[in-house]
Amino acid sequence: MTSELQIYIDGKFYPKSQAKISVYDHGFLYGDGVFEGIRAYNGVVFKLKEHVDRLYRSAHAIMLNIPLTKEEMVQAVVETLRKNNMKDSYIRLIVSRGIGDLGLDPRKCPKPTTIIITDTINIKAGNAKETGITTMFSWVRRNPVDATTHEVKSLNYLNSILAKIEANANGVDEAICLDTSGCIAEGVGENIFIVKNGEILTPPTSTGALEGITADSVINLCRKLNIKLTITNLTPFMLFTADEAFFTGTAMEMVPIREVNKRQIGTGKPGPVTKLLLGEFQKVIEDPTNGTKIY
Ligand code: PXG
Repeated sequence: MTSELQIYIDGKFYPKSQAKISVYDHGFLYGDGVFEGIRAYNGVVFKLKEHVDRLYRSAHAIMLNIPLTKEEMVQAVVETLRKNNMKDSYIRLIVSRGIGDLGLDPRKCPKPTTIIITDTINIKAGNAKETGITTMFSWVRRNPVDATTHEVKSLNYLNSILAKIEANANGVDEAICLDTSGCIAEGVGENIFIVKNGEILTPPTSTGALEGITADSVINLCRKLNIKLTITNLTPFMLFTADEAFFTGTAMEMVPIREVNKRQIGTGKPGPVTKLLLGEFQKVIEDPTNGTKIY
Protein backbone atom coordinates (compact mmCIF):
# COMPACT_ATOMS: atom_id res chain seq x y z
CA MET A 1 0.00 0.00 0.00
CA THR A 2 1.39 3.39 -0.89
CA SER A 3 1.31 5.82 2.00
CA GLU A 4 -0.43 9.16 1.70
CA LEU A 5 1.38 12.24 0.36
CA GLN A 6 2.89 14.24 3.22
CA ILE A 7 2.39 17.99 3.15
CA TYR A 8 4.51 20.54 4.98
CA ILE A 9 2.62 23.17 6.97
CA ASP A 10 4.65 25.44 9.24
CA GLY A 11 7.42 22.95 9.91
CA LYS A 12 5.22 19.89 10.45
CA PHE A 13 4.11 17.16 8.07
CA TYR A 14 0.48 16.12 7.59
CA PRO A 15 -1.04 13.44 5.36
CA LYS A 16 -2.80 15.06 2.36
CA SER A 17 -6.27 14.22 3.73
CA GLN A 18 -5.46 16.04 6.98
CA ALA A 19 -3.42 18.93 5.57
CA LYS A 20 -5.75 21.82 6.35
CA ILE A 21 -5.50 25.52 7.08
CA SER A 22 -7.79 27.82 9.01
CA VAL A 23 -10.74 29.50 7.29
CA TYR A 24 -9.41 32.67 8.99
CA ASP A 25 -6.15 32.47 7.03
CA HIS A 26 -5.87 35.68 5.00
CA GLY A 27 -4.47 33.70 2.09
CA PHE A 28 -7.91 32.12 1.84
CA LEU A 29 -9.99 35.14 2.91
CA TYR A 30 -8.22 37.76 0.77
CA GLY A 31 -5.69 36.11 -1.53
CA ASP A 32 -3.12 37.76 0.74
CA GLY A 33 0.03 35.74 0.15
CA VAL A 34 2.61 34.62 -2.39
CA PHE A 35 3.49 31.35 -4.08
CA GLU A 36 5.80 29.49 -6.42
CA GLY A 37 5.32 26.58 -8.82
CA ILE A 38 8.51 24.53 -9.12
CA ARG A 39 9.45 21.22 -10.73
CA ALA A 40 11.85 18.47 -9.80
CA TYR A 41 13.31 16.30 -12.53
CA ASN A 42 15.16 13.09 -11.77
CA GLY A 43 16.14 14.00 -8.22
CA VAL A 44 17.02 17.64 -8.92
CA VAL A 45 14.78 20.62 -8.13
CA PHE A 46 15.09 22.79 -11.21
CA LYS A 47 16.24 26.35 -10.38
CA LEU A 48 15.09 25.99 -6.76
CA LYS A 49 17.26 28.88 -5.53
CA GLU A 50 15.86 31.15 -8.26
CA HIS A 51 12.29 30.21 -7.29
CA VAL A 52 13.00 30.84 -3.61
CA ASP A 53 14.59 34.21 -4.48
CA ARG A 54 11.49 35.16 -6.46
CA LEU A 55 9.23 34.06 -3.58
CA TYR A 56 11.11 36.41 -1.23
CA ARG A 57 10.95 39.25 -3.79
CA SER A 58 7.17 38.76 -4.07
CA ALA A 59 6.90 38.69 -0.26
CA HIS A 60 9.01 41.84 0.05
CA ALA A 61 6.72 43.67 -2.38
CA ILE A 62 3.64 42.88 -0.27
CA MET A 63 5.46 43.47 3.05
CA LEU A 64 5.18 39.86 4.16
CA ASN A 65 8.01 38.62 6.37
CA ILE A 66 8.63 34.96 5.64
CA PRO A 67 9.54 33.30 8.96
CA LEU A 68 12.28 31.13 7.38
CA THR A 69 15.59 32.16 5.86
CA LYS A 70 16.01 31.40 2.16
CA GLU A 71 18.38 28.56 3.05
CA GLU A 72 15.84 27.10 5.47
CA MET A 73 13.17 27.35 2.76
CA VAL A 74 15.37 25.49 0.27
CA GLN A 75 15.97 22.82 2.92
CA ALA A 76 12.26 22.58 3.75
CA VAL A 77 11.45 21.91 0.07
CA VAL A 78 14.18 19.27 -0.15
CA GLU A 79 13.04 17.68 3.12
CA THR A 80 9.42 17.50 1.90
CA LEU A 81 10.54 15.75 -1.29
CA ARG A 82 12.65 13.31 0.73
CA LYS A 83 9.78 12.65 3.13
CA ASN A 84 7.70 11.65 0.10
CA ASN A 85 10.51 9.71 -1.55
CA MET A 86 10.14 11.78 -4.69
CA LYS A 87 12.50 12.39 -7.59
CA ASP A 88 10.04 13.98 -10.01
CA SER A 89 7.48 16.42 -8.74
CA TYR A 90 5.39 19.52 -9.27
CA ILE A 91 5.98 21.59 -6.17
CA ARG A 92 3.77 24.33 -4.80
CA LEU A 93 5.31 26.64 -2.25
CA ILE A 94 2.87 29.01 -0.56
CA VAL A 95 3.34 31.65 2.12
CA SER A 96 0.17 33.40 3.20
CA ARG A 97 -0.30 36.31 5.60
CA GLY A 98 -1.57 33.75 8.12
CA ILE A 99 -4.48 33.55 10.52
CA GLY A 100 -6.15 36.86 11.39
CA ASP A 101 -9.65 38.11 12.05
CA LEU A 102 -12.30 38.91 9.44
CA GLY A 103 -10.91 42.40 8.84
CA LEU A 104 -8.38 43.22 6.13
CA ASP A 105 -5.74 44.48 8.55
CA PRO A 106 -2.61 42.30 8.27
CA ARG A 107 -1.48 43.47 11.73
CA LYS A 108 -4.05 40.96 13.03
CA CYS A 109 -2.05 38.14 11.42
CA PRO A 110 0.92 37.50 13.72
CA LYS A 111 2.37 34.52 11.87
CA PRO A 112 2.53 33.78 8.13
CA THR A 113 1.52 30.26 7.05
CA THR A 114 4.10 28.30 5.04
CA ILE A 115 2.92 25.35 2.94
CA ILE A 116 4.91 23.01 0.71
CA ILE A 117 3.06 20.55 -1.52
CA THR A 118 5.13 18.11 -3.57
CA ASP A 119 2.62 16.50 -5.89
CA THR A 120 2.99 14.26 -8.90
CA ILE A 121 0.26 15.60 -11.19
CA ASN A 122 1.06 15.07 -14.81
CA ILE A 123 0.69 18.50 -16.34
CA LYS A 124 2.41 17.71 -19.60
CA ALA A 125 0.04 18.81 -22.32
CA GLY A 126 -0.15 15.60 -24.39
CA ASN A 127 1.60 15.99 -27.72
CA ALA A 128 1.37 19.80 -27.61
CA LYS A 129 5.13 20.08 -28.08
CA GLU A 130 4.84 18.41 -31.49
CA THR A 131 1.58 19.96 -32.71
CA GLY A 132 1.55 23.34 -30.96
CA ILE A 133 -1.50 24.75 -29.17
CA THR A 134 -4.33 27.12 -30.04
CA THR A 135 -4.76 30.45 -28.27
CA MET A 136 -6.93 33.55 -28.13
CA PHE A 137 -6.64 37.06 -26.75
CA SER A 138 -8.76 37.40 -23.65
CA TRP A 139 -11.04 40.36 -22.89
CA VAL A 140 -9.44 40.34 -19.42
CA ARG A 141 -6.52 42.74 -19.47
CA ARG A 142 -3.49 41.85 -17.38
CA ASN A 143 -3.66 43.79 -14.10
CA PRO A 144 -1.93 47.16 -14.17
CA VAL A 145 1.49 47.31 -12.53
CA ASP A 146 0.19 48.09 -9.04
CA ALA A 147 -0.85 45.81 -6.18
CA THR A 148 -2.11 42.89 -8.25
CA THR A 149 0.59 43.06 -10.92
CA HIS A 150 1.70 39.60 -11.98
CA GLU A 151 5.29 40.73 -11.39
CA VAL A 152 4.37 39.69 -7.86
CA LYS A 153 3.49 36.02 -7.76
CA SER A 154 0.64 36.65 -5.34
CA LEU A 155 -2.37 34.52 -4.47
CA ASN A 156 -4.54 36.88 -6.56
CA TYR A 157 -4.96 34.87 -9.77
CA LEU A 158 -8.55 35.73 -10.72
CA ASN A 159 -7.18 37.72 -13.64
CA SER A 160 -5.56 34.60 -15.09
CA ILE A 161 -8.45 32.34 -14.10
CA LEU A 162 -11.04 34.47 -15.92
CA ALA A 163 -8.86 34.43 -19.03
CA LYS A 164 -8.56 30.63 -18.71
CA ILE A 165 -12.34 30.28 -18.33
CA GLU A 166 -12.75 32.28 -21.53
CA ALA A 167 -10.29 30.06 -23.40
CA ASN A 168 -12.11 26.95 -22.11
CA ALA A 169 -15.49 28.36 -23.17
CA ASN A 170 -14.14 29.05 -26.64
CA GLY A 171 -12.52 25.66 -27.06
CA VAL A 172 -8.94 26.92 -27.34
CA ASP A 173 -6.01 25.61 -25.35
CA GLU A 174 -4.78 28.80 -23.73
CA ALA A 175 -5.55 32.51 -23.37
CA ILE A 176 -3.18 35.40 -23.95
CA CYS A 177 -3.55 38.50 -21.78
CA LEU A 178 -2.98 42.01 -23.16
CA ASP A 179 -1.74 44.82 -20.94
CA THR A 180 -3.78 47.96 -20.30
CA SER A 181 -2.39 49.59 -23.48
CA GLY A 182 -3.34 46.61 -25.66
CA CYS A 183 0.16 45.15 -26.02
CA ILE A 184 0.78 41.48 -25.29
CA ALA A 185 1.69 40.70 -21.66
CA GLU A 186 1.74 36.89 -21.29
CA GLY A 187 -0.37 33.77 -21.13
CA VAL A 188 -2.36 32.88 -18.01
CA GLY A 189 0.64 31.15 -16.42
CA GLU A 190 3.25 31.37 -19.17
CA ASN A 191 5.52 33.93 -20.74
CA ILE A 192 5.31 34.41 -24.49
CA PHE A 193 7.91 34.65 -27.25
CA ILE A 194 7.61 35.26 -30.99
CA VAL A 195 10.09 34.54 -33.76
CA LYS A 196 10.34 36.89 -36.73
CA ASN A 197 13.02 36.59 -39.40
CA GLY A 198 15.10 34.31 -37.17
CA GLU A 199 15.05 36.76 -34.25
CA ILE A 200 13.21 36.32 -30.98
CA LEU A 201 11.08 38.94 -29.29
CA THR A 202 9.41 38.86 -25.88
CA PRO A 203 7.50 41.51 -23.89
CA PRO A 204 8.98 43.38 -20.92
CA THR A 205 7.64 42.91 -17.38
CA SER A 206 6.32 46.48 -17.56
CA THR A 207 3.29 44.87 -19.24
CA GLY A 208 2.53 43.42 -15.80
CA ALA A 209 3.93 39.99 -16.71
CA LEU A 210 5.83 37.73 -14.34
CA GLU A 211 9.59 37.51 -14.78
CA GLY A 212 9.52 33.83 -15.65
CA ILE A 213 12.30 31.48 -14.60
CA THR A 214 11.68 29.27 -17.64
CA ALA A 215 11.74 32.40 -19.82
CA ASP A 216 15.05 33.37 -18.26
CA SER A 217 16.50 29.95 -19.15
CA VAL A 218 15.31 30.37 -22.74
CA ILE A 219 16.78 33.89 -22.89
CA ASN A 220 20.12 32.48 -21.71
CA LEU A 221 19.90 29.73 -24.32
CA CYS A 222 19.37 32.34 -27.05
CA ARG A 223 22.54 34.11 -25.89
CA LYS A 224 24.45 30.83 -25.92
CA LEU A 225 23.17 29.93 -29.38
CA ASN A 226 23.74 33.45 -30.75
CA ILE A 227 20.07 33.95 -31.55
CA LYS A 228 19.21 37.63 -31.40
CA LEU A 229 16.68 38.31 -28.64
CA THR A 230 14.93 41.61 -28.01
CA ILE A 231 12.71 42.51 -25.08
CA THR A 232 10.12 44.85 -26.52
CA ASN A 233 6.40 45.60 -26.67
CA LEU A 234 4.52 43.21 -28.92
CA THR A 235 1.24 44.15 -30.55
CA PRO A 236 -1.42 41.56 -31.46
CA PHE A 237 -0.52 42.25 -35.12
CA MET A 238 3.06 41.16 -34.42
CA LEU A 239 1.80 37.82 -33.12
CA PHE A 240 -0.65 37.39 -36.05
CA THR A 241 2.24 37.87 -38.48
CA ALA A 242 5.00 36.09 -36.54
CA ASP A 243 6.87 33.19 -38.16
CA GLU A 244 6.74 31.21 -34.91
CA ALA A 245 5.56 31.70 -31.34
CA PHE A 246 5.82 29.76 -28.09
CA PHE A 247 5.00 29.84 -24.40
CA THR A 248 7.37 29.12 -21.52
CA GLY A 249 6.47 28.20 -17.95
CA THR A 250 7.24 25.74 -15.19
CA ALA A 251 4.07 23.76 -15.82
CA MET A 252 4.06 23.74 -19.65
CA GLU A 253 7.85 23.99 -20.00
CA MET A 254 8.10 25.13 -23.66
CA VAL A 255 5.10 24.80 -25.96
CA PRO A 256 4.71 26.07 -29.53
CA ILE A 257 1.68 28.23 -30.35
CA ARG A 258 0.10 27.38 -33.70
CA GLU A 259 -2.93 29.64 -33.73
CA VAL A 260 -4.24 32.87 -32.20
CA ASN A 261 -7.85 34.04 -32.62
CA LYS A 262 -8.23 31.59 -35.55
CA ARG A 263 -5.22 33.02 -37.36
CA GLN A 264 -2.55 30.48 -38.18
CA ILE A 265 0.93 31.42 -36.96
CA GLY A 266 3.61 30.78 -39.56
CA THR A 267 3.15 27.36 -41.13
CA GLY A 268 0.86 26.27 -38.29
CA LYS A 269 3.55 23.82 -37.16
CA PRO A 270 6.46 24.29 -34.74
CA GLY A 271 9.12 26.19 -36.69
CA PRO A 272 12.90 25.66 -36.81
CA VAL A 273 13.86 28.14 -34.09
CA THR A 274 11.20 26.80 -31.69
CA LYS A 275 12.28 23.22 -32.40
CA LEU A 276 15.94 24.05 -31.82
CA LEU A 277 15.14 25.74 -28.51
CA LEU A 278 12.83 22.89 -27.46
CA GLY A 279 15.67 20.42 -27.88
CA GLU A 280 18.18 22.64 -26.11
CA PHE A 281 15.77 23.41 -23.29
CA GLN A 282 15.29 19.70 -22.67
CA LYS A 283 19.06 19.48 -22.08
CA VAL A 284 18.87 22.41 -19.65
CA ILE A 285 16.23 20.73 -17.46
CA GLU A 286 18.13 17.46 -17.53
CA ASP A 287 21.38 19.13 -16.45
CA PRO A 288 21.74 18.52 -12.68
CA THR A 289 23.89 21.65 -12.31
CA ASN A 290 20.76 23.74 -13.00
CA GLY A 291 19.13 22.88 -9.73
CA THR A 292 19.34 21.59 -6.18
CA LYS A 293 19.92 17.89 -5.59
CA ILE A 294 17.37 16.17 -3.35
CA TYR A 295 19.50 13.16 -2.37
N1 PXG B 1 3.41 34.17 -15.92
C1 PXG B 1 2.60 33.92 -14.87
C2 PXG B 1 1.53 34.87 -14.55
C3 PXG B 1 2.81 32.77 -14.09
O1 PXG B 1 2.04 32.54 -13.03
C4 PXG B 1 4.67 32.18 -15.56
C5 PXG B 1 4.43 33.34 -16.26
C6 PXG B 1 5.83 31.33 -15.93
O2 PXG B 1 6.88 31.52 -14.98
P1 PXG B 1 7.93 30.39 -14.65
O3 PXG B 1 8.82 30.99 -13.65
O4 PXG B 1 7.17 29.20 -14.14
O5 PXG B 1 8.63 30.08 -15.92
C7 PXG B 1 3.85 31.89 -14.42
C8 PXG B 1 4.06 30.67 -13.59
C9 PXG B 1 0.02 25.91 -13.70
C10 PXG B 1 0.53 27.18 -13.09
O6 PXG B 1 -0.18 24.93 -12.94
C11 PXG B 1 1.55 27.88 -13.70
C12 PXG B 1 2.04 29.06 -13.14
C13 PXG B 1 1.44 29.52 -12.00
C14 PXG B 1 0.41 28.82 -11.42
C15 PXG B 1 -0.06 27.63 -11.95
O7 PXG B 1 -0.21 25.89 -14.93
N2 PXG B 1 3.05 29.67 -13.84
